[in-house]
Amino acid sequence: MEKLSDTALSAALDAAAALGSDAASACAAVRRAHEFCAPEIDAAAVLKAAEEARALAWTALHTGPWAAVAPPWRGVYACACYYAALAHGDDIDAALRALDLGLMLGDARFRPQLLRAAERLEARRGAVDESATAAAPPPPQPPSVCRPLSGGARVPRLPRPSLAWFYNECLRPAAPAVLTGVIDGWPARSTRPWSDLAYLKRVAGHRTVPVEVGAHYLDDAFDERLMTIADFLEAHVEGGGGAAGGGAAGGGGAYLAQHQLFTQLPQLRRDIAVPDYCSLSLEEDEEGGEGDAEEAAAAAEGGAEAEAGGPAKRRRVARRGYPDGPAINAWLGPAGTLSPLHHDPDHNLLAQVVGSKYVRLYSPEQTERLYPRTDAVHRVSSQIVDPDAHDAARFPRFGGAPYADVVLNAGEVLYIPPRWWHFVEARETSFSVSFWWR
Ligand SMILES: O=C(O)CCC(=O)C(=O)O
Repeated sequence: MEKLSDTALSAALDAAAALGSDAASACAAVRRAHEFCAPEIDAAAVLKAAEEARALAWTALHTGPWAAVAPPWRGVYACACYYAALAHGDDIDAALRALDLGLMLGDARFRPQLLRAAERLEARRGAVDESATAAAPPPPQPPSVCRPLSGGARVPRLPRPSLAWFYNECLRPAAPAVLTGVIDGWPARSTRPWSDLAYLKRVAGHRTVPVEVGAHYLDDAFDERLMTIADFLEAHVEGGGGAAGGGAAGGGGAYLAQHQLFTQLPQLRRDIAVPDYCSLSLEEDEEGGEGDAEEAAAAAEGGAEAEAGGPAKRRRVARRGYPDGPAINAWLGPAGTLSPLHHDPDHNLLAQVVGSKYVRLYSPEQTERLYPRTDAVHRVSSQIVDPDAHDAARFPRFGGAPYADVVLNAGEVLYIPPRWWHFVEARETSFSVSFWWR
C-alpha cells in the first residue's frame, strides 16, 4: 500500500478542519499518519495516529442521525481507515477490516484507493479454492417458514422474455412478473454456488459487513452490527438460525440486508451479472416520445452492436440517478428474515439466488389503504408490518386492498415496478440480489 496523494489528502482534510476542535485534532492525526509513512514507514506511529483520527471520526459519524453528519467527517474517516490498514502490515485480516469500515462509512471518493488496497491484500492473502466444496452442498430442505399463498392475484411467470417483451408488458405498464431462466448462467448458481456456505466463507468469510439485528428494520429493538461474514453465517444462518431458532419471526433475527456487498467484494461480484433488462428505461419515453421508447427496446435487443456504440440507442437509455449502472444490493439471511411492507422509487429486479421467499405486492393505487407511516425516515413503509397480522380495527381500510402474492423460488427473478409496495419473507436460508435502476 502506498501513501495517499497529498492532493487527495488535502481535499479531504481542508474541508474537515474547520468543523471544530475534534475535527481539527482528527485532521492533524491523519496528517501525522501520512508523514510517518516516509521516508521509512514507522508502522507503530502510523497506527497510533490513524486510530486516534478514526476514533474521533467514528464518534462524529455516530452522533445524531446519519444524514446530519457533516460530510467532511466521512473523508477523514476514509483516510484514517486507509492509514490504519497500511500500518497493519502483515496482519492482513485487521487491515481488511479497516478498509471494509472505510468502504462502508467513509467518503465514496476514497473508494477506488480503498478497493485497490483491499484487492492487493486479498492477493497477498493467497489464492482461495474457489470451487464448490468437495462434499456437495446439502440438498435443499423443505422451507421452515411456510406462509401460504393467500389468494392474491397471480404474478405471471415468463421464461426469459425478450427485452422488447419485457419493456412492453412489464416496464411500461408497471406490471410485476417473475422472470425465469434469467440467472441460470450465473456462477453463483452453478460453478461457484452461493448455496454452499463454505464457499462463501472461503472467499469472503473474513470480510466485515453490516448486519441488521432484530425482527426487522422497524422493530424497536432493531440494531445494526458490524461482523465478519463467517461470524454472521455461523451465528445466524448455519443450522437454520431463523424463525424456528429465534430468527426474525421469533424476534431475534439477523439479516445482511440492502448492502452494496458487490462493490466491496469483487470476488463475489463476478459470480453475478447485471440482467440486460436493467438497460431499459422509461425516462427516455418521457423525453423522446413513444417511438423512441420502442426503438430503445429494440436497440437494447441489438446487443453487441449497441454495446459497440453502433447506431443503436442503448446508450441513450441512460441510467440517470445510477450513472454507474444499477445499484446492486445483497440480501442474505436465515429463514424468517422479513422486510416489512414498503415501497422504493425505482425499478427493481429481485434475483433469488439461494432459497425461496414469499412476496406480497400492492400497487401504488392502494397506498391510501396501506397506512403509510408519517415519520420522515420511514415514510416509504406501511404502519402494517406484516399483512397477515394486522389490527383490523386500527387499519379498517387495509382488509379490502387487492394484492398479488408469489413464492419466488431459487433461480427466479421478480420485477417490482417503482412505488409498488412489497412485503418479503424468507422461507429458508436465502441469498437474493436486487438491481435498482431508473
Ligand atoms: O428481500 C427482501 O427482504 C427485501 C427486498 C427489497 O425490499 C427490495 O429489493 O427492494
